[in-house]
Amino acid sequence: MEEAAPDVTATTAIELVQGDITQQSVDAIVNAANSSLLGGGGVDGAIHRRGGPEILAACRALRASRYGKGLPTGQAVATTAGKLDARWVIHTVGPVWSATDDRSELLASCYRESLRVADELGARTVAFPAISTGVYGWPIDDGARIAVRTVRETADVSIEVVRFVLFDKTAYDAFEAQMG
Ligand code: AR6
Repeated sequence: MEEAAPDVTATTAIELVQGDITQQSVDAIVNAANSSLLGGGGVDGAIHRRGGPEILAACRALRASRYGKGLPTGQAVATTAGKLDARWVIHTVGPVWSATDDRSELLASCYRESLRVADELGARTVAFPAISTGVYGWPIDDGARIAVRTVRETADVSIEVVRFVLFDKTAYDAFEAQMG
């Protein structure tokens, strides 16, 4: 029997909401983590707080196995979502903003790799925060540009909805401006 060809013509719908990503009901919630995978502030802190200790336990197991040295910047890995209303949390590590070194490709990689991991798991709805635009200092307009462009360019996945969940109005407006 022939295998069905992947439907590369399917498009992913992009939604914008202003709010808290930990309140979303989706298949996968993306976490703007750090390499340690052991938690932090911002979205990361909120996800671990609300998702409960199961997520940290899964992260520790990853550190004890595949990611002994931590998760490299631009890569993504999934764990349970604990008590969150999602099946998975996908942890990705954004680059720290630099005025002298163009790390845009690493930021794009976070979105691309997170979508690839989500797709492999069978997720159809994925919520993203504005990766790197908080503690890591990425200017919101540029962060929004890279986020929207990369999701639009990642066509070879069966994700139906990507929802950008923006914490404040400034971030929401920056993403809206990119939606054209
Ligand atoms: N829901 C949605 N967006 C949020 C939430 C929330 N609950 N909380 C903050 N944001 P950040 P980064 C926004 O700092 O820049 C952590 O300590 C926030 O306004 O969470 O990638 C990690 O452990 C900003 O627009 O992530 C790392 O050490 C965006 O989410 C480091 O911070 C990202 O801000 C990662 O820094």
